[in-house]
Amino acid sequence: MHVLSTDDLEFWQEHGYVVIPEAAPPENLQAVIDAIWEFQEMNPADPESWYRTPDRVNGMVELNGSGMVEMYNHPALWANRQLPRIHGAFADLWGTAHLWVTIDRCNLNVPNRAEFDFGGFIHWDIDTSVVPLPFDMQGVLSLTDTTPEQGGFQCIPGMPARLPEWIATQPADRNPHRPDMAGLEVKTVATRAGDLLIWNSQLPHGVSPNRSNQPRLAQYISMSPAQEGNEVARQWRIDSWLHRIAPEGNPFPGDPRDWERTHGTTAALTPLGRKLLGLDRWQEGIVAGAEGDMATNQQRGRTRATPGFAS
Ligand SMILES: O=C(O)CCC(=O)C(=O)O
Repeated sequence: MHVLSTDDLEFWQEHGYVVIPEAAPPENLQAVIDAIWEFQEMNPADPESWYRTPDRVNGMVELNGSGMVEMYNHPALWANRQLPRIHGAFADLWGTAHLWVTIDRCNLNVPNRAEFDFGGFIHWDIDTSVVPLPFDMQGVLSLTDTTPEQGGFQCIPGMPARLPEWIATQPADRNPHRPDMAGLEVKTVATRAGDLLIWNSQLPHGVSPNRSNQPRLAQYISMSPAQEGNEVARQWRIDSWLHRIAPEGNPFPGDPRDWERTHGTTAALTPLGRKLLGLDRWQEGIVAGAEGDMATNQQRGRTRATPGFAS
């Protein structure tokens, strides 16, 4: 299924991101919204319940205060991961339909107030000191309409197209995960409920501060070429789905209650979903080990060790 138009592809090349409208139907969005509030043990109608201190500190420090929700395998999340329109959009960008979907979390970025002042951040998940620059895609599905003040996605549009030239202007000891913002212009992207925003990982991006009176709710979804020869990763992914286990690593503090594993249900998968997980193969005859080990992504400059886990 082709989803992106020629204009979309041109926009992607120029700006480093693209927005796909109506990527998921309203009932799917509502199911994730309900799951988030239940998981967080918060009442959407009672803002006083929204400001509980998170149980754990995030190893990726800039994510602290940004409202990451440590829920990864709820059936409502899987329902969106296996939508043909979302798969089609990533297939158009990657140039192959043989993809794995990330097993990623949600975001509930609540409005700033006197005793809670999240400043937002701009970062790269990839290591931009690696040559050639690592290439990957990340994505976020808006669960509600999100105004520019509401704490949604922000970025420096157009950076991927000029990143090597920009890096050449920077000191050798620059932070390869955080750009020096001098002279760079940040854009906060307004989205509608159901919009899927996909970005090139070379785009400096992040969560903006929520200066509205409405929470920002979103689900992270990305896809990347299936590593069907990587048996360790495939089994890890299957176990994660089946037993509802959160990914491990620096940016994923996990849930000390272990709520999904102990109380959740394993999501039903469609034939497409089985392939996007790795349960069924896109291609027969893949040799196990042919695509390297778990370190592959790190060698390519990604901060996250488990292929296809999170965007
Ligand atoms: O929530 C967003 O819009 C951006 C999230 C982000 O910075 C990330 O996933 O690396």
